Amino acid sequence: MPVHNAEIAALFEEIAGLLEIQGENPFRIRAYRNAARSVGDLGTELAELHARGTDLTRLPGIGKDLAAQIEAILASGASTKLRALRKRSPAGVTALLAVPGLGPKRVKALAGQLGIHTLKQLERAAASGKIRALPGFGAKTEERIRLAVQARQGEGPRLPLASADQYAQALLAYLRQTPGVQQVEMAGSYRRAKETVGDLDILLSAESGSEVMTRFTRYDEVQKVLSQGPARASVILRGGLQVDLRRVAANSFGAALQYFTGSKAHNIAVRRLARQRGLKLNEYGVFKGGRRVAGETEASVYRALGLPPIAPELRENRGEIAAAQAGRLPRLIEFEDIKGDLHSHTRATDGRLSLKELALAAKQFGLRYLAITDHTRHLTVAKGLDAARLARQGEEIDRLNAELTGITLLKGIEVDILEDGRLDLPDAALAPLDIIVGAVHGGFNLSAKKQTERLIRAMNAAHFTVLAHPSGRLLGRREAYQVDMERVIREAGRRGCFLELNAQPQRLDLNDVYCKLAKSEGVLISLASDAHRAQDFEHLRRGIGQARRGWLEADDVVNTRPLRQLRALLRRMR
Ligand code: DGT
Ligand code: CA
Ligand code: CA
Repeated sequence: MPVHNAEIAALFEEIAGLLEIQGENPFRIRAYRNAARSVGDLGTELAELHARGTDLTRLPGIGKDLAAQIEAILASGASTKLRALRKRSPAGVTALLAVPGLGPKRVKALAGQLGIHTLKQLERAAASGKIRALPGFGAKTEERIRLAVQARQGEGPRLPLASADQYAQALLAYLRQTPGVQQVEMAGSYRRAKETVGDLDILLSAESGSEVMTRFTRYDEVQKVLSQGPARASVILRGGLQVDLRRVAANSFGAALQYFTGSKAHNIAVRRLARQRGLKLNEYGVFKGGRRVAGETEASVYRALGLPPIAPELRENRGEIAAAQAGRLPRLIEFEDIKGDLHSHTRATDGRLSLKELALAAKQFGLRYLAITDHTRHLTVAKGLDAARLARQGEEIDRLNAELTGITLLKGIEVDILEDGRLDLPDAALAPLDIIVGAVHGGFNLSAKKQTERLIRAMNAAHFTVLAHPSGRLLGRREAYQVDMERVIREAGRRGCFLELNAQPQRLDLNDVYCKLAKSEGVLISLASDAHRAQDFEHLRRGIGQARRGWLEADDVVNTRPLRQLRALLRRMR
Protein backbone atom coordinates (compact mmCIF):
# COMPACT_ATOMS: atom_id res chain seq x y z
CA MET A 1 0.00 0.00 0.00
CA PRO A 2 1.54 3.35 -1.01
CA VAL A 3 2.12 5.94 1.69
CA HIS A 4 0.00 9.03 1.03
CA ASN A 5 1.22 12.59 1.33
CA ALA A 6 -1.28 13.29 4.10
CA GLU A 7 0.26 10.52 6.21
CA ILE A 8 3.78 11.87 5.70
CA ALA A 9 2.58 15.35 6.57
CA ALA A 10 1.00 13.96 9.75
CA LEU A 11 4.26 12.27 10.76
CA PHE A 12 6.15 15.56 10.32
CA GLU A 13 3.46 17.45 12.26
CA GLU A 14 3.79 15.03 15.12
CA ILE A 15 7.58 15.32 15.09
CA ALA A 16 7.24 19.12 15.24
CA GLY A 17 4.77 18.82 18.12
CA LEU A 18 6.96 16.51 20.17
CA LEU A 19 10.04 18.67 19.54
CA GLU A 20 8.11 21.70 20.72
CA ILE A 21 6.94 19.98 23.88
CA GLN A 22 10.53 18.99 24.61
CA GLY A 23 11.60 22.61 24.21
CA GLU A 24 13.76 21.95 21.15
CA ASN A 25 15.31 24.50 18.82
CA PRO A 26 12.50 26.59 17.21
CA PHE A 27 14.21 26.50 13.80
CA ARG A 28 14.11 22.73 13.67
CA ILE A 29 10.51 22.75 14.78
CA ARG A 30 9.63 25.22 12.07
CA ALA A 31 11.47 23.18 9.45
CA TYR A 32 9.30 20.13 10.18
CA ARG A 33 6.19 22.22 10.21
CA ASN A 34 7.03 23.82 6.85
CA ALA A 35 7.80 20.41 5.42
CA ALA A 36 4.46 19.09 6.66
CA ARG A 37 2.65 21.95 4.96
CA SER A 38 4.65 21.63 1.77
CA VAL A 39 3.98 17.89 1.54
CA GLY A 40 0.33 18.30 2.42
CA ASP A 41 -0.20 20.91 -0.29
CA LEU A 42 1.51 18.92 -3.00
CA GLY A 43 -0.73 18.07 -5.96
CA THR A 44 1.12 14.84 -6.78
CA GLU A 45 1.81 11.87 -4.56
CA LEU A 46 5.39 11.85 -3.25
CA ALA A 47 5.48 8.11 -3.88
CA GLU A 48 4.88 8.80 -7.53
CA LEU A 49 7.48 11.60 -7.75
CA HIS A 50 10.02 9.42 -6.04
CA ALA A 51 9.28 6.46 -8.33
CA ARG A 52 9.82 8.78 -11.31
CA GLY A 53 13.22 9.68 -9.93
CA THR A 54 12.36 13.30 -9.08
CA ASP A 55 14.85 15.03 -6.80
CA LEU A 56 12.77 15.72 -3.70
CA THR A 57 15.03 18.53 -2.48
CA ARG A 58 13.56 20.64 -5.29
CA LEU A 59 10.29 20.80 -3.35
CA PRO A 60 9.76 23.88 -1.20
CA GLY A 61 10.85 23.40 2.40
CA ILE A 62 12.53 20.04 1.77
CA GLY A 63 16.32 19.89 2.29
CA LYS A 64 18.67 16.96 2.08
CA ASP A 65 17.87 15.55 5.52
CA LEU A 66 14.10 15.75 5.04
CA ALA A 67 14.29 14.26 1.55
CA ALA A 68 16.15 11.28 2.99
CA GLN A 69 13.54 10.93 5.74
CA ILE A 70 10.75 11.01 3.17
CA GLU A 71 12.41 8.27 1.14
CA ALA A 72 12.74 6.13 4.25
CA ILE A 73 9.09 6.70 5.12
CA LEU A 74 8.02 5.81 1.58
CA ALA A 75 9.98 2.58 1.82
CA SER A 76 8.95 1.51 5.31
CA GLY A 77 5.73 3.39 6.07
CA ALA A 78 7.23 4.64 9.34
CA SER A 79 9.64 7.26 10.64
CA THR A 80 12.57 6.15 12.81
CA LYS A 81 13.00 9.74 13.91
CA LEU A 82 9.46 9.84 15.21
CA ARG A 83 9.80 6.47 16.89
CA ALA A 84 12.83 7.72 18.79
CA LEU A 85 11.08 10.94 19.77
CA ARG A 86 8.02 9.10 21.03
CA LYS A 87 10.25 6.95 23.21
CA ARG A 88 11.70 10.03 24.84
CA SER A 89 8.30 11.69 25.38
CA PRO A 90 6.05 10.99 28.35
CA ALA A 91 3.55 8.27 27.53
CA GLY A 92 0.25 9.71 26.40
CA VAL A 93 1.61 12.92 24.87
CA THR A 94 1.20 11.62 21.34
CA ALA A 95 -2.39 10.70 22.09
CA LEU A 96 -2.99 14.19 23.50
CA LEU A 97 -1.43 15.86 20.47
CA ALA A 98 -3.71 13.85 18.22
CA VAL A 99 -6.82 15.34 19.85
CA PRO A 100 -8.24 17.87 17.39
CA GLY A 101 -7.82 21.36 18.85
CA LEU A 102 -4.84 20.43 21.02
CA GLY A 103 -1.53 21.73 19.75
CA PRO A 104 1.81 21.49 21.55
CA LYS A 105 1.23 24.77 23.41
CA ARG A 106 -2.01 23.55 24.86
CA VAL A 107 -0.65 20.10 25.63
CA LYS A 108 2.19 21.77 27.50
CA ALA A 109 -0.20 24.04 29.40
CA LEU A 110 -2.42 21.10 30.35
CA ALA A 111 0.58 19.11 31.60
CA GLY A 112 2.14 22.02 33.44
CA GLN A 113 -0.95 23.47 35.10
CA LEU A 114 -3.30 20.52 35.53
CA GLY A 115 -0.88 17.60 35.46
CA ILE A 116 -2.66 16.06 32.47
CA HIS A 117 -0.60 13.42 30.66
CA THR A 118 -3.17 10.94 29.38
CA LEU A 119 -6.47 10.93 27.51
CA LYS A 120 -8.20 9.61 30.59
CA GLN A 121 -6.97 12.55 32.67
CA LEU A 122 -7.92 14.92 29.89
CA GLU A 123 -11.41 13.52 29.76
CA ARG A 124 -11.88 13.81 33.49
CA ALA A 125 -10.60 17.39 33.60
CA ALA A 126 -12.87 18.37 30.70
CA ALA A 127 -15.89 16.73 32.31
CA SER A 128 -15.31 18.51 35.62
CA GLY A 129 -14.94 21.94 33.99
CA LYS A 130 -11.32 22.50 35.02
CA ILE A 131 -10.02 23.19 31.54
CA ARG A 132 -12.16 26.21 30.79
CA ALA A 133 -10.48 28.07 33.64
CA LEU A 134 -7.02 27.88 32.03
CA PRO A 135 -5.88 31.00 30.17
CA GLY A 136 -6.42 30.57 26.43
CA PHE A 137 -8.97 27.74 26.73
CA GLY A 138 -12.53 28.75 27.65
CA ALA A 139 -15.78 26.79 27.79
CA LYS A 140 -16.10 26.30 24.03
CA THR A 141 -12.63 24.80 23.72
CA GLU A 142 -13.28 22.59 26.70
CA GLU A 143 -16.45 21.28 25.10
CA ARG A 144 -14.66 20.61 21.82
CA ILE A 145 -11.92 18.75 23.67
CA ARG A 146 -14.44 16.70 25.58
CA LEU A 147 -16.23 15.61 22.42
CA ALA A 148 -12.97 14.90 20.61
CA VAL A 149 -11.65 12.74 23.45
CA GLN A 150 -14.85 10.77 23.53
CA ALA A 151 -14.80 10.27 19.78
CA ARG A 152 -11.28 8.89 20.06
CA GLN A 153 -11.90 6.23 22.64
CA GLY A 154 -12.77 2.97 21.01
CA GLU A 155 -15.60 1.97 23.30
CA GLY A 156 -17.60 4.86 22.63
CA PRO A 157 -19.03 7.65 22.76
CA ARG A 158 -21.20 7.24 20.46
CA LEU A 159 -22.18 10.45 18.78
CA PRO A 160 -25.68 11.84 19.44
CA LEU A 161 -27.82 11.24 16.37
CA ALA A 162 -28.31 14.95 15.69
CA SER A 163 -24.54 15.50 15.55
CA ALA A 164 -23.99 12.50 13.32
CA ASP A 165 -26.74 13.82 11.09
CA GLN A 166 -24.72 16.88 10.15
CA TYR A 167 -21.98 14.66 8.76
CA ALA A 168 -24.41 12.15 7.28
CA GLN A 169 -26.52 14.55 5.24
CA ALA A 170 -23.55 16.28 3.64
CA LEU A 171 -21.85 13.01 2.80
CA LEU A 172 -25.02 11.50 1.31
CA ALA A 173 -25.49 14.54 -0.90
CA TYR A 174 -21.86 14.29 -2.04
CA LEU A 175 -22.20 10.60 -2.92
CA ARG A 176 -25.50 11.12 -4.73
CA GLN A 177 -23.75 13.60 -7.04
CA THR A 178 -21.17 11.04 -8.11
CA PRO A 179 -21.52 9.93 -11.77
CA GLY A 180 -22.91 6.43 -12.15
CA VAL A 181 -24.40 6.19 -8.66
CA GLN A 182 -27.86 4.62 -8.63
CA GLN A 183 -29.00 4.24 -5.02
CA VAL A 184 -27.52 5.55 -1.78
CA GLU A 185 -28.99 4.86 1.66
CA MET A 186 -27.83 5.25 5.21
CA ALA A 187 -28.19 1.94 7.09
CA GLY A 188 -27.14 0.87 10.61
CA SER A 189 -28.16 2.54 13.84
CA TYR A 190 -28.58 5.86 12.03
CA ARG A 191 -31.44 4.47 9.97
CA ARG A 192 -32.96 2.93 13.08
CA ALA A 193 -32.86 6.45 14.59
CA LYS A 194 -30.96 5.24 17.61
CA GLU A 195 -30.24 8.15 19.95
CA THR A 196 -26.49 7.74 19.46
CA VAL A 197 -24.50 6.11 16.68
CA GLY A 198 -21.17 4.31 16.88
CA ASP A 199 -20.44 4.78 13.20
CA LEU A 200 -22.25 5.44 9.94
CA ASP A 201 -23.03 2.63 7.50
CA ILE A 202 -23.73 3.66 3.93
CA LEU A 203 -24.95 1.38 1.23
CA LEU A 204 -24.87 2.17 -2.46
CA SER A 205 -25.24 0.69 -5.90
CA ALA A 206 -23.60 2.15 -8.98
CA GLU A 207 -23.01 1.39 -12.63
CA SER A 208 -19.89 -0.60 -13.37
CA GLY A 209 -17.04 1.78 -14.03
CA SER A 210 -18.27 4.35 -11.50
CA GLU A 211 -15.35 5.66 -9.44
CA VAL A 212 -17.51 6.06 -6.39
CA MET A 213 -15.24 4.24 -3.92
CA THR A 214 -12.32 6.50 -4.77
CA ARG A 215 -14.54 9.53 -4.67
CA PHE A 216 -15.66 8.47 -1.20
CA THR A 217 -12.13 8.19 0.19
CA ARG A 218 -11.29 11.57 -1.33
CA TYR A 219 -14.16 13.32 0.39
CA ASP A 220 -13.00 16.60 1.92
CA GLU A 221 -13.86 15.67 5.47
CA VAL A 222 -11.95 12.38 5.40
CA GLN A 223 -9.10 12.44 7.88
CA LYS A 224 -7.94 8.88 7.51
CA VAL A 225 -8.67 6.01 5.14
CA LEU A 226 -8.82 2.77 7.13
CA SER A 227 -9.40 0.50 4.16
CA GLN A 228 -10.46 0.69 0.55
CA GLY A 229 -11.49 -2.04 -1.85
CA PRO A 230 -13.90 -2.45 -4.77
CA ALA A 231 -16.88 -3.36 -2.58
CA ARG A 232 -16.16 -1.69 0.76
CA ALA A 233 -14.22 1.14 2.28
CA SER A 234 -13.93 2.62 5.75
CA VAL A 235 -12.78 6.10 6.68
CA ILE A 236 -12.55 8.33 9.72
CA LEU A 237 -13.93 11.81 9.26
CA ARG A 238 -12.42 14.87 10.86
CA GLY A 239 -13.96 14.92 14.30
CA GLY A 240 -13.53 11.16 14.66
CA LEU A 241 -16.69 9.62 13.22
CA GLN A 242 -16.09 6.38 11.29
CA VAL A 243 -18.00 5.71 8.07
CA ASP A 244 -18.30 2.29 6.46
CA LEU A 245 -19.34 2.25 2.81
CA ARG A 246 -20.48 -0.85 0.99
CA ARG A 247 -21.16 -1.16 -2.70
CA VAL A 248 -23.65 -3.83 -3.70
CA ALA A 249 -25.35 -5.02 -6.89
CA ALA A 250 -28.67 -3.33 -7.63
CA ASN A 251 -30.60 -6.61 -7.51
CA SER A 252 -29.51 -7.29 -3.93
CA PHE A 253 -29.77 -3.72 -2.67
CA GLY A 254 -32.87 -4.43 -0.60
CA ALA A 255 -31.34 -7.51 1.02
CA ALA A 256 -28.16 -5.62 1.81
CA LEU A 257 -30.14 -2.70 3.21
CA GLN A 258 -32.08 -5.10 5.41
CA TYR A 259 -28.89 -6.76 6.58
CA PHE A 260 -26.87 -3.63 7.28
CA THR A 261 -29.71 -1.77 8.92
CA GLY A 262 -29.69 -4.34 11.69
CA SER A 263 -29.97 -4.44 14.50
CA LYS A 264 -27.92 -7.56 14.87
CA ALA A 265 -30.51 -8.99 17.26
CA HIS A 266 -33.31 -8.32 14.77
CA ASN A 267 -31.30 -9.90 11.95
CA ILE A 268 -30.63 -13.03 13.93
CA ALA A 269 -34.34 -13.42 14.67
CA VAL A 270 -35.29 -12.80 11.05
CA ARG A 271 -32.75 -15.33 9.80
CA ARG A 272 -34.11 -17.92 12.19
CA LEU A 273 -37.57 -17.29 10.80
CA ALA A 274 -36.23 -17.76 7.26
CA ARG A 275 -34.68 -21.10 8.20
CA GLN A 276 -37.97 -22.26 9.69
CA ARG A 277 -39.58 -21.60 6.32
CA GLY A 278 -36.89 -23.50 4.43
CA LEU A 279 -35.30 -20.30 3.11
CA LYS A 280 -31.86 -18.85 3.34
CA LEU A 281 -31.42 -15.14 4.05
CA ASN A 282 -28.19 -13.23 3.66
CA GLU A 283 -27.07 -9.81 2.47
CA TYR A 284 -27.49 -10.91 -1.16
CA GLY A 285 -31.08 -11.99 -1.02
CA VAL A 286 -33.58 -14.62 0.06
CA PHE A 287 -32.88 -18.02 -1.48
CA LYS A 288 -34.89 -21.19 -1.92
CA GLY A 289 -32.49 -23.95 -2.82
CA GLY A 290 -30.11 -22.11 -5.13
CA ARG A 291 -32.77 -19.77 -6.49
CA ARG A 292 -33.08 -16.15 -5.41
CA VAL A 293 -36.70 -15.37 -4.53
CA ALA A 294 -36.26 -11.80 -3.19
CA GLY A 295 -33.69 -9.11 -2.59
CA GLU A 296 -34.15 -6.12 -4.84
CA THR A 297 -36.20 -4.20 -2.32
CA GLU A 298 -36.38 -4.49 1.44
CA ALA A 299 -40.13 -5.01 1.28
CA SER A 300 -39.57 -8.03 -1.00
CA VAL A 301 -37.30 -9.57 1.64
CA TYR A 302 -39.89 -9.27 4.41
CA ARG A 303 -42.66 -10.40 2.06
CA ALA A 304 -40.72 -13.57 1.19
CA LEU A 305 -40.68 -14.36 4.91
CA GLY A 306 -44.43 -13.80 5.18
CA LEU A 307 -44.06 -10.45 6.95
CA PRO A 308 -45.28 -6.92 6.26
CA PRO A 309 -42.51 -4.30 6.11
CA ILE A 310 -41.14 -3.51 9.58
CA ALA A 311 -40.10 0.10 10.20
CA PRO A 312 -36.33 0.41 10.84
CA GLU A 313 -36.96 2.08 14.23
CA LEU A 314 -38.64 -1.10 15.48
CA ARG A 315 -35.85 -3.47 14.51
CA GLU A 316 -34.40 -4.19 17.93
CA ASN A 317 -35.91 -7.62 18.52
CA ARG A 318 -38.28 -6.21 21.11
CA GLY A 319 -41.35 -8.03 19.88
CA GLU A 320 -41.61 -6.52 16.39
CA ILE A 321 -41.41 -9.87 14.59
CA ALA A 322 -44.20 -11.45 16.61
CA ALA A 323 -46.26 -8.28 16.15
CA ALA A 324 -45.63 -8.37 12.41
CA GLN A 325 -46.67 -12.04 12.23
CA ALA A 326 -49.85 -11.26 14.14
CA GLY A 327 -50.63 -8.24 11.96
CA ARG A 328 -50.34 -6.02 15.02
CA LEU A 329 -47.47 -3.70 14.16
CA PRO A 330 -48.12 -0.18 15.44
CA ARG A 331 -48.99 2.53 12.94
CA LEU A 332 -46.07 4.67 14.01
CA ILE A 333 -46.44 8.39 14.56
CA GLU A 334 -45.18 10.67 11.79
CA PHE A 335 -44.00 14.24 11.94
CA GLU A 336 -47.13 15.46 10.15
CA ASP A 337 -49.23 14.21 13.06
CA ILE A 338 -47.85 16.86 15.41
CA LYS A 339 -50.26 19.76 15.95
CA GLY A 340 -48.65 21.72 18.74
CA ASP A 341 -45.97 21.85 21.39
CA LEU A 342 -46.32 21.92 25.18
CA HIS A 343 -42.88 23.15 26.27
CA SER A 344 -41.13 26.40 25.26
CA HIS A 345 -39.21 29.35 26.71
CA THR A 346 -39.19 33.09 26.03
CA ARG A 347 -36.81 35.90 26.82
CA ALA A 348 -38.60 36.29 30.14
CA THR A 349 -36.31 33.49 31.34
CA ASP A 350 -33.62 31.73 29.29
CA GLY A 351 -35.20 31.80 25.82
CA ARG A 352 -34.03 34.15 23.08
CA LEU A 353 -37.30 35.47 21.66
CA SER A 354 -40.14 37.61 22.89
CA LEU A 355 -43.53 35.97 23.37
CA LYS A 356 -44.76 37.29 20.05
CA GLU A 357 -41.61 36.29 18.15
CA LEU A 358 -41.78 32.78 19.56
CA ALA A 359 -45.48 32.49 18.71
CA LEU A 360 -44.83 33.57 15.13
CA ALA A 361 -41.90 31.15 14.83
CA ALA A 362 -44.13 28.31 16.01
CA LYS A 363 -46.80 29.28 13.52
CA GLN A 364 -44.23 29.50 10.75
CA PHE A 365 -43.09 25.98 11.67
CA GLY A 366 -46.67 24.79 11.21
CA LEU A 367 -47.83 24.43 14.80
CA ARG A 368 -51.40 25.34 15.76
CA TYR A 369 -50.76 25.82 19.45
CA LEU A 370 -47.83 26.43 21.74
CA ALA A 371 -47.61 26.31 25.52
CA ILE A 372 -45.33 28.96 26.99
CA THR A 373 -43.55 27.29 29.89
CA ASP A 374 -40.85 29.55 31.29
CA HIS A 375 -38.83 28.62 34.36
CA THR A 376 -39.71 29.44 37.97
CA ARG A 377 -37.88 31.47 40.60
CA HIS A 378 -35.92 28.54 42.10
CA LEU A 379 -33.91 28.39 38.85
CA THR A 380 -32.15 31.69 39.46
CA VAL A 381 -29.63 31.17 36.65
CA ALA A 382 -32.54 31.35 34.22
CA LYS A 383 -34.16 34.41 35.90
CA GLY A 384 -37.08 32.17 36.84
CA LEU A 385 -40.54 33.73 37.19
CA ASP A 386 -42.27 34.47 40.49
CA ALA A 387 -46.03 34.55 40.81
CA ALA A 388 -46.32 38.24 39.92
CA ARG A 389 -44.23 38.03 36.73
CA LEU A 390 -46.10 34.86 35.74
CA ALA A 391 -49.43 36.63 36.14
CA ARG A 392 -48.25 39.52 33.97
CA GLN A 393 -47.07 37.06 31.30
CA GLY A 394 -50.57 35.56 31.39
CA GLU A 395 -52.10 38.95 30.59
CA GLU A 396 -49.72 39.41 27.69
CA ILE A 397 -50.67 35.97 26.37
CA ASP A 398 -54.34 36.99 26.47
CA ARG A 399 -53.54 40.11 24.44
CA LEU A 400 -51.52 38.14 21.90
CA ASN A 401 -54.17 35.47 21.49
CA ALA A 402 -56.66 38.23 20.67
CA GLU A 403 -54.27 39.61 18.08
CA LEU A 404 -52.76 36.52 16.41
CA THR A 405 -54.41 34.15 13.96
CA GLY A 406 -53.41 30.60 13.12
CA ILE A 407 -51.66 29.97 16.40
CA THR A 408 -52.94 29.82 19.98
CA LEU A 409 -50.70 30.31 22.98
CA LEU A 410 -51.40 28.27 26.07
CA LYS A 411 -50.48 29.57 29.50
CA GLY A 412 -47.99 27.30 31.12
CA ILE A 413 -44.97 27.03 33.35
CA GLU A 414 -41.99 24.76 33.74
CA VAL A 415 -42.10 24.67 37.49
CA ASP A 416 -39.11 23.40 39.45
CA ILE A 417 -39.72 20.27 41.48
CA LEU A 418 -37.98 21.03 44.77
CA GLU A 419 -35.95 18.37 46.54
CA ASP A 420 -38.82 17.39 48.79
CA GLY A 421 -41.20 17.05 45.83
CA ARG A 422 -43.08 20.31 46.40
CA LEU A 423 -43.51 22.65 43.43
CA ASP A 424 -41.69 25.98 43.31
CA LEU A 425 -44.89 28.10 43.05
CA PRO A 426 -48.02 28.05 45.23
CA ASP A 427 -51.22 26.40 43.96
CA ALA A 428 -52.86 29.78 43.62
CA ALA A 429 -50.26 30.86 41.04
CA LEU A 430 -50.59 27.60 39.10
CA ALA A 431 -54.38 27.31 39.12
CA PRO A 432 -55.08 29.82 36.30
CA LEU A 433 -52.66 28.09 33.89
CA ASP A 434 -53.48 25.62 31.12
CA ILE A 435 -50.34 23.49 31.47
CA ILE A 436 -48.09 22.80 34.46
CA VAL A 437 -44.87 21.11 33.39
CA GLY A 438 -42.84 19.94 36.38
CA ALA A 439 -39.09 19.50 36.08
CA VAL A 440 -36.06 18.49 38.12
CA HIS A 441 -33.12 20.85 37.69
CA GLY A 442 -31.07 20.00 40.76
CA GLY A 443 -30.75 17.42 43.49
CA PHE A 444 -29.67 14.79 40.98
CA ASN A 445 -27.84 12.75 43.62
CA LEU A 446 -30.73 11.68 45.83
CA SER A 447 -31.10 7.96 46.51
CA ALA A 448 -33.39 6.09 44.12
CA LYS A 449 -36.01 5.83 46.85
CA LYS A 450 -35.96 9.57 47.63
CA GLN A 451 -35.88 10.57 43.97
CA THR A 452 -38.82 8.31 43.16
CA GLU A 453 -40.85 9.67 46.06
CA ARG A 454 -39.95 13.22 45.05
CA LEU A 455 -41.29 12.74 41.51
CA ILE A 456 -44.42 10.96 42.68
CA ARG A 457 -45.21 13.66 45.21
CA ALA A 458 -44.80 16.30 42.50
CA MET A 459 -47.02 14.46 40.04
CA ASN A 460 -49.74 14.31 42.67
CA ALA A 461 -49.72 18.06 43.27
CA ALA A 462 -52.90 19.89 42.31
CA HIS A 463 -52.85 21.03 38.67
CA PHE A 464 -49.77 18.97 37.65
CA THR A 465 -49.91 18.06 33.94
CA VAL A 466 -46.56 16.93 32.48
CA LEU A 467 -43.36 15.51 33.97
CA ALA A 468 -40.56 17.05 31.89
CA HIS A 469 -37.43 15.13 30.81
CA PRO A 470 -38.20 12.42 33.37
CA SER A 471 -34.76 10.78 33.69
CA GLY A 472 -32.59 13.92 33.69
CA ARG A 473 -29.88 12.40 31.52
CA LEU A 474 -27.80 14.41 29.06
CA LEU A 475 -26.33 12.21 26.34
CA GLY A 476 -22.59 11.79 26.81
CA ARG A 477 -22.56 14.28 29.67
CA ARG A 478 -24.78 13.27 32.54
CA GLU A 479 -26.22 9.91 33.49
CA ALA A 480 -29.88 9.62 34.39
CA TYR A 481 -30.42 10.08 38.11
CA GLN A 482 -31.22 7.05 40.25
CA VAL A 483 -34.97 6.53 40.12
CA ASP A 484 -37.51 3.72 39.85
CA MET A 485 -38.80 4.80 36.45
CA GLU A 486 -41.22 1.91 36.17
CA ARG A 487 -42.94 3.05 39.32
CA VAL A 488 -43.00 6.65 38.11
CA ILE A 489 -44.61 5.49 34.85
CA ARG A 490 -47.24 3.42 36.67
CA GLU A 491 -47.96 6.35 38.96
CA ALA A 492 -48.38 8.69 35.97
CA GLY A 493 -50.90 6.17 34.62
CA ARG A 494 -52.78 6.12 37.90
CA ARG A 495 -52.69 9.91 38.27
CA GLY A 496 -53.55 10.46 34.60
CA CYS A 497 -50.74 12.95 33.93
CA PHE A 498 -48.44 12.99 30.90
CA LEU A 499 -44.77 12.15 30.58
CA GLU A 500 -42.58 14.20 28.31
CA LEU A 501 -40.38 13.02 25.49
CA ASN A 502 -38.11 16.06 25.49
CA ALA A 503 -36.77 16.22 21.94
CA GLN A 504 -33.68 18.33 22.58
CA PRO A 505 -30.89 16.40 20.86
CA GLN A 506 -28.88 15.80 24.06
CA ARG A 507 -31.94 14.79 26.04
CA LEU A 508 -34.29 12.57 24.04
CA ASP A 509 -35.77 11.83 27.43
CA LEU A 510 -37.89 9.61 27.93
CA ASN A 511 -35.91 6.99 26.07
CA ASP A 512 -37.37 4.45 23.66
CA VAL A 513 -37.81 1.60 26.15
CA TYR A 514 -39.66 3.78 28.66
CA CYS A 515 -41.83 5.29 25.94
CA LYS A 516 -42.96 1.78 25.08
CA LEU A 517 -43.60 0.99 28.73
CA ALA A 518 -45.54 4.25 29.16
CA LYS A 519 -47.70 3.35 26.20
CA SER A 520 -48.46 -0.05 27.65
CA GLU A 521 -49.48 1.62 30.93
CA GLY A 522 -51.80 3.98 29.05
CA VAL A 523 -49.69 7.06 29.78
CA LEU A 524 -49.81 9.76 27.11
CA ILE A 525 -46.54 11.29 25.95
CA SER A 526 -45.93 14.98 25.29
CA LEU A 527 -43.41 15.19 22.46
CA ALA A 528 -41.87 18.57 23.22
CA SER A 529 -39.26 20.79 21.56
CA ASP A 530 -38.32 22.67 24.74
CA ALA A 531 -37.66 25.50 22.27
CA HIS A 532 -35.47 28.40 23.35
CA ARG A 533 -35.01 29.75 19.80
CA ALA A 534 -36.93 29.63 16.52
CA GLN A 535 -34.84 26.82 15.03
CA ASP A 536 -35.42 24.62 18.08
CA PHE A 537 -38.82 23.58 16.78
CA GLU A 538 -36.82 21.37 14.42
CA HIS A 539 -36.14 19.18 17.47
CA LEU A 540 -39.71 17.92 17.06
CA ARG A 541 -38.78 16.39 13.72
CA ARG A 542 -35.96 14.40 15.32
CA GLY A 543 -37.91 13.52 18.42
CA ILE A 544 -40.27 11.63 16.14
CA GLY A 545 -37.52 9.03 15.57
CA GLN A 546 -37.27 8.34 19.28
CA ALA A 547 -41.06 8.23 19.60
CA ARG A 548 -41.21 5.67 16.81
CA ARG A 549 -38.50 3.61 18.50
CA GLY A 550 -40.83 3.62 21.50
CA TRP A 551 -43.64 2.13 19.35
CA LEU A 552 -45.74 5.28 19.74
CA GLU A 553 -48.67 5.94 17.46
CA ALA A 554 -50.24 9.34 16.88
CA ASP A 555 -52.88 8.65 19.55
CA ASP A 556 -50.21 7.92 22.16
CA VAL A 557 -48.85 11.45 21.83
CA VAL A 558 -50.93 14.16 23.43
CA ASN A 559 -49.89 17.00 21.12
CA THR A 560 -51.23 15.29 18.02
CA ARG A 561 -54.65 16.29 19.32
CA PRO A 562 -56.44 19.30 17.87
CA LEU A 563 -56.58 22.11 20.45
CA ARG A 564 -60.22 21.47 21.43
CA GLN A 565 -59.51 17.83 22.22
CA LEU A 566 -56.38 18.78 24.11
CA ARG A 567 -58.33 21.26 26.23
CA ALA A 568 -60.97 18.64 27.00
CA LEU A 569 -58.24 16.22 28.03
CA LEU A 570 -56.62 18.81 30.29
CA ARG A 571 -59.94 19.67 31.93
CA ARG A 572 -60.58 16.02 32.71
CA MET A 573 -57.12 15.59 34.21
CA ARG A 574 -57.30 18.56 36.56
P1 DGT B 1 -23.58 1.34 15.96
O1 DGT B 1 -22.75 1.57 14.75
O2 DGT B 1 -22.80 0.80 17.10
O3 DGT B 1 -24.37 2.53 16.37
O4 DGT B 1 -24.65 0.20 15.64
P2 DGT B 1 -25.02 -0.48 14.25
O5 DGT B 1 -26.29 -1.21 14.47
O6 DGT B 1 -25.00 0.50 13.15
O7 DGT B 1 -23.91 -1.58 14.10
P3 DGT B 1 -22.71 -1.76 13.06
O8 DGT B 1 -22.27 -0.47 12.48
O9 DGT B 1 -21.69 -2.56 13.78
O10 DGT B 1 -23.31 -2.69 11.94
C1 DGT B 1 -24.34 -2.25 11.09
C2 DGT B 1 -25.32 -3.35 10.88
O11 DGT B 1 -24.73 -4.41 10.14
C3 DGT B 1 -25.80 -3.99 12.15
O12 DGT B 1 -26.88 -3.30 12.73
C4 DGT B 1 -26.21 -5.36 11.67
C5 DGT B 1 -25.23 -5.65 10.59
N1 DGT B 1 -24.11 -6.44 11.12
C6 DGT B 1 -22.86 -6.01 11.31
N2 DGT B 1 -22.08 -7.00 11.79
C7 DGT B 1 -22.88 -8.05 11.91
C8 DGT B 1 -22.69 -9.40 12.36
O13 DGT B 1 -21.60 -9.79 12.75
N3 DGT B 1 -23.77 -10.20 12.34
C9 DGT B 1 -24.99 -9.77 11.91
N4 DGT B 1 -26.02 -10.58 11.91
N5 DGT B 1 -25.19 -8.54 11.51
C10 DGT B 1 -24.17 -7.70 11.49
CA1 CA C 1 -23.17 1.78 12.57
CA1 CA D 1 -20.36 -0.08 10.90
